[in-house]
Amino acid sequence: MVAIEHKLFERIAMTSNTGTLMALVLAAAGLATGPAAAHGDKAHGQAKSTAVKKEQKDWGVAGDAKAVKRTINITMSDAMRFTPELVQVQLGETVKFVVNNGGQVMHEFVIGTRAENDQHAALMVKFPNMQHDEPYMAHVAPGKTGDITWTFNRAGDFDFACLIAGHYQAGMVGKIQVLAPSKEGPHKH
Ligand SMILES: [Cu+2]
Repeated sequence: MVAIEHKLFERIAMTSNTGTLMALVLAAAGLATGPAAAHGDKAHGQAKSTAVKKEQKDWGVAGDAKAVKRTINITMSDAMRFTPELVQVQLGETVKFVVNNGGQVMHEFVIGTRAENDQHAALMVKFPNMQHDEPYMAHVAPGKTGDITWTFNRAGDFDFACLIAGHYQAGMVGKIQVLAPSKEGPHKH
């Protein structure tokens, strides 16, 4: 979780170019300042030039286009809902999400754990103009379509959500169930 917050802070810092806001954000999230900021600047600054970061998350990792075997279409609406609201994938599956914004305002599709999205959404409320972009999120303008390719290599229940201030709070959340193959027990034939 700390790693994620790092990135958010880093992006805020980059867009603001002031140490003041950075300190404010760190304080708001209750993190220690010095070591976190120093580490973040160095580690992520170098990774910047690469096109897609393949950083393992609790909810999977950025996927390769050539590994895609399934495309899932998702529609987002100004009623603050996703259609469909439930997606089931198999453990290890690489999925391309094609996300259409059928509304009149900006929406986004962000995959994560419930805890991660809760935290991120709280930051978005504090800093509504915060810039953020990661391989597990797509920001989609009205009438447009975005896409994400993601490999679900961790089993469990995850969320996808629009973290734009007010949208998440209005219930703009869906579920992703990553199903592990059932274990073969002592009764197998
Ligand atoms: Cu939204």
